[in-house]
Amino acid sequence: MGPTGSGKSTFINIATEHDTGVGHSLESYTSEIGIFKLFYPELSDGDIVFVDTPGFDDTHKSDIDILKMISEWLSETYKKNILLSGILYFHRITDNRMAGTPLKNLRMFEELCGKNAFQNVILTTTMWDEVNEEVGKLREEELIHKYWKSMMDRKSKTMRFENDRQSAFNVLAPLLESANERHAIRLQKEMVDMKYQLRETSAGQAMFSKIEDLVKQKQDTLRRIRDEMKRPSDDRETMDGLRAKFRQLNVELDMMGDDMRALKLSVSDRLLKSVVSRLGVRVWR
Ligand SMILES: Nc1nc2c(ncn2[C@@H]2O[C@H](COP(=O)(O)OP(=O)(O)OP(=O)(O)O)[C@@H](O)[C@H]2O)c(=O)[nH]1
Ligand SMILES: [Mg+2]
Repeated sequence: MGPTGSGKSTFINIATEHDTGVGHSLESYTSEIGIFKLFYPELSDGDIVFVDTPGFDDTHKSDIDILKMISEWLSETYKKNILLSGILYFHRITDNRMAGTPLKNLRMFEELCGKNAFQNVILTTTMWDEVNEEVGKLREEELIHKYWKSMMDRKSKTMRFENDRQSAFNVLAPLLESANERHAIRLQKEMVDMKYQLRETSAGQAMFSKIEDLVKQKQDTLRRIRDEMKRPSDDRETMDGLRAKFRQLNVELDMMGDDMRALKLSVSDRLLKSVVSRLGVRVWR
């Protein structure tokens, strides 16, 4: 999992030598969950099964649609008693900021896994050939000691993917060593065992607060553009540009409004469900 363009499909492509669909344009590429098998006789099962996911921050789909797709897959497989040996979370070491969306997506990912599954997460950095080694190393340290700290304190590992097959297997090594230690992740327990709707899950709630923040930011920008447009100007190009930006922001806000409505849930419903599930009683309402 990870943001769009972080190299998820590239990793699987190099590890399995299957054509996974790597996107080279500026648009998000993977649009569905993809399963790729690699025969690996050293494992008792004989296969490593890779699951490629569409990335967050997609050009065409909202993060909630992506989360919905991933959560449906996770629930269906969990119902069939299929558990994951591990999750690779991808991060471009070329990113020079951990702000806004990448940070919120990381927090959402943490909620999706739950603390008990952190030990099965490999925080995988990519694009090392695109960055000065020293700069990359400093960023890696900052990630380890700050942004990834809570995950690493609970035994997540970090590995560099250096764009070749050997390196892909180095990244996978900790998971292959304990391939049979599979854990359900929080989202699976919440959706299947506790029968939560996606919007009631910890990941769904984290997504909701992220969208809420984004809406506030966009409303702010919209207000500023509106003020700018009120000022008389002879520059037609600037005015046209502002109008176009205004329309675009309105469309984006509408879409986010839909996402928020899809996720909205009162806290009392969530509390009730968790009490019901803990006490093992059923309540009809
Ligand atoms: N230089 C360099 N390019 C890379 C590396 N990993 C991936 N890329 C390139 O980055 C681009 C995006 O890679 P993908 O593997 O499609 O990324 P993705 O995470 O699957 O993206 P989505 O499918 O949109 O979620 C492609 O052009 C890759 O060739 C890397 O380690 N180094
Ligand atoms: Mg992809």
